[in-house]
Amino acid sequence: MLQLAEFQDCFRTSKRIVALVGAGLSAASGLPVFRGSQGMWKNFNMIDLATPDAFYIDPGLVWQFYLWRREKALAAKPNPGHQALANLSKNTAKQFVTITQNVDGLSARAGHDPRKLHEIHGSLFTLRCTSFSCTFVDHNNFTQPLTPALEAQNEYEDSLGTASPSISPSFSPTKELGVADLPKCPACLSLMRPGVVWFGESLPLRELDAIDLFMEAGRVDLILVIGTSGTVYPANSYVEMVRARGGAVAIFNTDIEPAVLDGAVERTWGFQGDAAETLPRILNQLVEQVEARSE
Ligand code: BJW
Ligand code: ZN
Repeated sequence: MLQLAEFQDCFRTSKRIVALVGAGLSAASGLPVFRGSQGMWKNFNMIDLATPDAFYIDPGLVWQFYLWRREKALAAKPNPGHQALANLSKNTAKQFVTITQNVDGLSARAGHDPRKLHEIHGSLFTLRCTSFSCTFVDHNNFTQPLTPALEAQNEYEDSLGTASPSISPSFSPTKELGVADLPKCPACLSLMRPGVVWFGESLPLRELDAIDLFMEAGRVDLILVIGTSGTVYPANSYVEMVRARGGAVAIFNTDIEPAVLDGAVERTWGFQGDAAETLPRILNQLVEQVEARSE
């Protein structure tokens, strides 16, 4: 209770707030997280597929993985956690931005103010040309399937009933698809790739610049760290940046270090549980209160 009361005080007095979001926020919408036993597709580790090397070696395999992710994201609905952040983004009493590592588009679909939403790892619904000399980018492409060959994969998935978690993913062999079966650039006919950021790749400069502007415009009083393992740079660096300048940290995660839960980490609070439940329970009323006060 003490943690909650301290957090509420901090939230009420905070002028500038950042939310750093990871896969755990979309877990209650039915989307898998990356790390741990849930982060599997067929018998592949999701992290191993989300790399430039995997795409270079077998673009057909990686495209099938992303087709599956697109389908899951399209079928999913934003949950009350996404909605709580969307509400906060519309609150005029706070300066606020969300930095999301998620590529599922659920924050945008929850109605988050797009000017305050930074998708730093790209989007499942963006396609980019792989040619170095071509700049073609296709935004908001929700077409499913993207090619006839990828459609055949869908039918196969459906007949296996992938909705059922009881079917072992390793029983479902992946089709071998060649470059000819995969999406092509309409401008230069080169292979297209998912518009997401893989390890070793740079993040979208426009988003990084906008975040830097927010970070430099004044002290960030509070960072909400929601459903992320905090293992990936540069996303994880924002937490230390805020803390180093005297800002407070509130963690919303199913798995939180005991020292944080015990209140032993300075100006750091932990709210353990599903972020789709804890975030709205803790934030919604506070956001309404600060809104009412500023009117
Ligand atoms: C719940 C919950 C519920 C569950 N409620 N909580 C050495 C060599 C090469 C590179 C590096 C290196 N050392 C450092 C680097 C840089 C590298 C990096 O950070 N590597 C580390 C892993 C070591 N970073 C990069 O390469 C980045 N680029 C870059 O830095 O460029 C400059 C540079 C280049 C070269 C060298 C050095 C610098 C790019 C990073 C791109 C990350 N891409 C991915 C895939 C995106 C596309 C896709 O979605 O397929 O992004 S990887 C994956 O991890 C994805 C995620 O956005 C990201 C973060 O994962 P997230 O969201 O935290 O998920 P999980 O699964 O880890 O955690 C879930 C959490 O939720 C857990 O804590 C659960 O407890 C919790 N949870 N259910 C609340 N219901
Ligand atoms: Zn092209």
